[in-house]
Amino acid sequence: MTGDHPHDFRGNRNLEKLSRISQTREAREIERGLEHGLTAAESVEDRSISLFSRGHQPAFAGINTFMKMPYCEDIRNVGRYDAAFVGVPFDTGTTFRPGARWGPQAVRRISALYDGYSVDAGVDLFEEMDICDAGDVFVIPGNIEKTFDQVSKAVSHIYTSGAFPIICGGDHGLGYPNVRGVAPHIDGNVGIIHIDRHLDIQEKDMDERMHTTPWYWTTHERMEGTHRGHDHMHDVGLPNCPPENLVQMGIGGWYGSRPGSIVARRRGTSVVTMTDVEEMGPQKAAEVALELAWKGCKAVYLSFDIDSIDPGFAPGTGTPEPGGLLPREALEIVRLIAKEGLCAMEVVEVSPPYDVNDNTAQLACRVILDALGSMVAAGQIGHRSGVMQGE
Ligand SMILES: [Mn+2]
Repeated sequence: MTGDHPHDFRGNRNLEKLSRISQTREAREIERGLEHGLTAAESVEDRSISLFSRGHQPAFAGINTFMKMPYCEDIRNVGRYDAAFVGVPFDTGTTFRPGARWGPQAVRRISALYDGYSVDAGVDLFEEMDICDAGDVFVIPGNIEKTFDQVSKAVSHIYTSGAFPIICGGDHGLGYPNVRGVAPHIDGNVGIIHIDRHLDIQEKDMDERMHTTPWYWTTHERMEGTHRGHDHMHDVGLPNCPPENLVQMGIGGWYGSRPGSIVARRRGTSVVTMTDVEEMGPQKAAEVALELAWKGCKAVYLSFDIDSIDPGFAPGTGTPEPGGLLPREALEIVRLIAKEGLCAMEVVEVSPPYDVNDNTAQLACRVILDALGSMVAAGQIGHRSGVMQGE
């Protein structure tokens, strides 16, 4: 809303709102920095600056955890945090350009730019929630199946400990083990909102469960039996992930997956193409996705493939497809979806060797921050105070 008076602007209203958030974390960080990093040289007038950089500043200095949040080295303590960033540096499932194993490190690197304070969102992530970096899952580079088992067990540990899993890939094959780490702990059905240019729902690709297959294995088919003869593939779909609650949004281009299309049609997933999104607009698209994903479900999982954003903005990815979402559209859709609450989220397919200026990694980071900010503002996560809530 805009008007004659400056206080009609969202920005001015949020400045007011942000001023009411305590800055105790920042004060504590300075104190800690001085304790661990020693006091600065005499000529430095600002005595909050330490000798060795131990906090957020300078943004380009120091050891890069996600947003320079605490590294939860002893993963048994992950439940002390509201959310945990976890990297899965695995790209053995890529079928075209590899490199997504470097995704988590690139997202961490660019995340150093952010202090979690947003005037537009009216949120101070640093003060209003506890985030940690859980480090990376120990993937087995040459083995998709063993890696899937490692990933499900790791994600399950984070989720059952009470922290919101923010899973950073890695290729999209991870969609399946990621959901498998969460869904069995949810007492009811799980809807999935899958934002991507590709369907990723064929049974196998080149005889393995590659990044073109996660939703085949995640969702199930009532008509099919429980045994499909894949001896080493011991799962046949998660029982509480119905295909009717899988919304595949942003689909398009000319890498269309013939076998995946047959599965999507047979199972009845919702396939919302890029043209659909364009015609509806981001707001309506998010509304439709939420309605379908939440129908009869207890929780919703967000799977964001960075290739859903146009490669002009996000070139660093394995299977780029022109004509995708604009960053502003993608972030708006993510915020609207996250607002209703998520059980976990993943951002996949960031492939830094093909990136320019860390643009793609930065967009992946923004998808995470915008989702978290939206959840904090809606009281879905973190500890927004009573004064702030419901405004
Ligand atoms: Mn894709």
